[in-house]
Amino acid sequence: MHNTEEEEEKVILIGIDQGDDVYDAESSLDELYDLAKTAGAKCVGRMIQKREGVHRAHYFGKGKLEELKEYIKETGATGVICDDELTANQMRNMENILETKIMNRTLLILDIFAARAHSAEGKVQVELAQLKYSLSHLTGQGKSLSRLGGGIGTRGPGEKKLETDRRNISDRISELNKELKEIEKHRKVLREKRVKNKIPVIALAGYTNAGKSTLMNTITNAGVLEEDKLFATLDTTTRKVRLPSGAEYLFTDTVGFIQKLPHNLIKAFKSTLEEVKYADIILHVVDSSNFSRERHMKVVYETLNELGCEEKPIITVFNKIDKEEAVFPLPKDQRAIASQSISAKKRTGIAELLEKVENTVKSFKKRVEILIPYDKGGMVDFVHGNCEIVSSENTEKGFYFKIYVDNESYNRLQSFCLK
Ligand SMILES: Nc1nc2c(ncn2[C@@H]2O[C@H](COP(=O)(O)OP(=O)(O)OP(=O)(O)O)[C@@H](O)[C@H]2O)c(=O)[nH]1
Ligand SMILES: [Mg+2]
Repeated sequence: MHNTEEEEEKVILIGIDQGDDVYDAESSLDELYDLAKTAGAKCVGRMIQKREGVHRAHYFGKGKLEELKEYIKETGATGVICDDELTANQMRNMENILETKIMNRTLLILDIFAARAHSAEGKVQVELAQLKYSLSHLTGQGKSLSRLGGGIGTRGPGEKKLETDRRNISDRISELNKELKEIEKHRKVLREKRVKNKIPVIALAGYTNAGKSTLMNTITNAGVLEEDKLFATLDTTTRKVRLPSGAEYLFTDTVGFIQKLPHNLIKAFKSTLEEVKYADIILHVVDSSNFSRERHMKVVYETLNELGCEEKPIITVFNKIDKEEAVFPLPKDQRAIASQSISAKKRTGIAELLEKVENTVKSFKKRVEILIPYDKGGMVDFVHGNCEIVSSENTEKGFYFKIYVDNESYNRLQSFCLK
């Protein structure tokens, strides 16, 4: 999409309702609608089939597919967007039967990502994900995507072309992987510097459109892109903030999560998404006014687990409580160590939230008293560089400190601790 030749893509959204309660086909299609709109397409219709599972050959059953074909004619749709991942085979079969372009959720997300990636890292990640995607669908690319055309008579040279395509793509993939390694190295250096500086890192994570960037702006006045669009933020942004207590923190705004984010895509965006893994605290931002908020929370936790954040302290931030649609009571969140309801837009609950952040950071530390003998004076520098000092005094026996220490520093200072 984002096509200049075509004026506007008119699409029909399709999905399958398997009748289980965990997943709601209608609201998933609502989300697909937002994705399509964000990608610049106009939705002219939607169709859901109730069936036990996806039809192996062509997603919808035969009868429903015929109905869809009629619907396409009626509405003048130029394409169909499917809510699920399609195999190469399903895609080709559907294209042949419906004689129109078939897209799906993953392609849409990739398309939006492509339009929104600004940093070198973001761009490399998007291209990688796109190439991997087309590699896995190469055999099945029908009319719309393949430059070969299909069917009888094209098989010989077509197969050969396919092979060259595949090789070219693989070459480019390894090139991009190399680039990404370099970028990751750089990111790692930055991260290590942060660890050395001991500034606590707070990551804002959550479902797309939950209000992460708005909260980031409210906290930092950083001017991060905030839009009523899915995936407005694709590149992570980090800002240093001095909180009212005087302590400095780094706040990181991250890319939003979404349901049915294909595993491949999570892998491709791992270095961006992984920022949360190196945070000291995750602020899980939830759009309280969204009807599907609990499902969104579940998706976020699943994605966080996939990224290896099972042990991270999480503060759940119930955002947008100013909106009429926000329903109370808010859901219980057993996984979080604390929660706070706020309106990032109206700036309510922010002071309370920041206090919870600071208390959490403090709780990572022990309060101890130490005495460093004068002949171990070198350790005093260590204390100044690594600990939060409450008070200090030069006594007869040495340097006396009351301090807050994290575990690592505690290990080094343990022998100087007073009972
Ligand atoms: N009424 C209301 N709207 C809000 C609030 N917080 C955010 N919004 C709106 O919600 C929309 C999404 O906000 P963003 O901050 O871009 O959301 P995000 O989580 O960063 O989204 P992505 O970067 O797309 O994942 C914007 O239109 C915001 O103005 C709030 O507290 N109240
Ligand atoms: Mg954002």
